[in-house]
Amino acid sequence: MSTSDNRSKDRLDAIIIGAGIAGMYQLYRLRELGFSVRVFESGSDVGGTWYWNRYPGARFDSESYSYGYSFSEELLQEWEWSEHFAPQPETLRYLGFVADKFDLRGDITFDSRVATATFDEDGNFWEIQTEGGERARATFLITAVGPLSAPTLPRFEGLDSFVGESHHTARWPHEPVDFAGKRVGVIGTGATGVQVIQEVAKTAAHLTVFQRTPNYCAPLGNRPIDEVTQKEIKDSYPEIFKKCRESHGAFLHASDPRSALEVTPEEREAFWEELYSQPGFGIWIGNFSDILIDQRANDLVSDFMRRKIRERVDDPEVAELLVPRDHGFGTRRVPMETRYYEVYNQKNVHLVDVKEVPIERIIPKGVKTGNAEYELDILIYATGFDAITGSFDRIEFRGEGGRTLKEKWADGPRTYLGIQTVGFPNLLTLVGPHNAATFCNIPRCIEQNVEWVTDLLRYMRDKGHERIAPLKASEDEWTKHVYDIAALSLLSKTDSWFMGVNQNLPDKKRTFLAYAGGSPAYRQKCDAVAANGYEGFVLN
Ligand code: N01
Repeated sequence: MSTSDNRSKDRLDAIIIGAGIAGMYQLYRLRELGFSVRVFESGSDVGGTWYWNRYPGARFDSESYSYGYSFSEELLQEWEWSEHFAPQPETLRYLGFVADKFDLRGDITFDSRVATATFDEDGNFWEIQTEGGERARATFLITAVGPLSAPTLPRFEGLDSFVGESHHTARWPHEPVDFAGKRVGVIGTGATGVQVIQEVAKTAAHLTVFQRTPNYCAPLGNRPIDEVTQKEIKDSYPEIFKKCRESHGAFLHASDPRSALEVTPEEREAFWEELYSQPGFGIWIGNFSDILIDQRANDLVSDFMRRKIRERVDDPEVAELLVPRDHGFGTRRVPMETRYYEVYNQKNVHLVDVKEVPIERIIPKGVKTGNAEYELDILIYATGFDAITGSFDRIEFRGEGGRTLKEKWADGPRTYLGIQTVGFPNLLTLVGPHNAATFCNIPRCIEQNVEWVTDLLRYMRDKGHERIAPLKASEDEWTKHVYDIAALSLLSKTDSWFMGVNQNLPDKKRTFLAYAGGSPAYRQKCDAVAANGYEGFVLN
């Protein structure tokens, strides 16, 4: 069924860019509405981030059963997660299973990267062109491009001169990489680096870790799911998802309403020991309510985490290198680990501080810092992403008056609800900048985004509307709200990808890219906007 009777045959109702978790679900929902839809995906299969990030050690940091789609009871009962924090191959299998179950692949064009997307003001449609030259038109263009899908490499000289094997973690080969007997180097110690380091250290002859900024890592506490627990999980999905819906980041961990400063030092210590021993993000997200807003509370918890690092690393000099000093606990994404710190007690692992003596260049045989050369067989770049806006910048979006989105967002994104931006009618950005889904147990917020967009498109069809754009005043107000909320949080005082800071991208502006107000508040706002006839938008 089409949204318009006089639609030409070559015009779809919607084009979706990306067949990851968001794109797949959006396709499912729009098909249900009877819309004609096509998804363009650069990978050769579904899965998005789980398709690309197949590096050893990649796994969930969210409890598996809080991460899967919640929309189909049948799917929930059919699928069985094997571990509390599932590894990447299992997650990719899960997404393939979903694609098969709902027969999604037929509406997806794979190996097709969208290069340009241009809005036709007279015709009121978007036309996309892929790198392979394919074109398609649709009334609505929905991006599901992922917040962390544009990998970045360091700007070292000699990157191509290395004669060994080198891989960015987000472009990992499909064939297994064997580390046995090899000298391996890893650059980067964010959430990805930590996962890959603890895995490579198991088999490499020698591992050199090049660390610029140490992070506060916390134990993941992963374990297999036994049969009894499997049944309990399947019986309690409604409660699991309710808990997620009510928590700030849509995780199973809700923050403790108390202040870290109102309890005795003994109570504080006991609480933190308890959180540190529990699986998952509790220590970050289930902590006292003020650790990310009050510097004094944050100093205390940062001290606790520093002590933990010192306790776990045998060599005090190495321990000091691993202790973060330039930021507080939780103000950057907390990497989750399994015996990560103990890796540095192994004889085959060497930590190099490249803040003190930076990497100068890549040489044919390895890495050259200011005072040494490191010979390597395999070099792994766990060097992160052009976060959130990078996935948009790779596509040339041209809106009204031929203006590009990249130009519009050059000083930081401006959006209404993180879903639309003035000058780009009918462009809907799932998990876009300034959208709560960027700071969230992502599938939970993806479902909220997708369902909201689906309701919007149903409403527009029912009312005979074919064009939606936000009011400038709504965009100004939301953008200000995003920055005002961020200013209350210590996250905005620290350099990280949340703030758009990536030293490999010196031109990227430092602005808060996510939404720190929490997913319940965001959902409430979105629901109120919809209930008031999509106030703040112009529909015609
Ligand atoms: O990327 P990052 P990531 N010289 O940007 C270093 C999600 N994720 O891929 O901090 C030397 O955090 C850089 O150093 P510095 C999660 O949301 C999820 O690790 O800039 N070092 C840093 O150490 C996460 O936050 C999961 O000083 C250089 C590292 O590279 C997000 O992805 C698992 C360098 C980059 O860290 C991104 O994590 C993994 C240079 N030139 C990731 N350039 C799961 O939940 C960069 N670095 C499953």
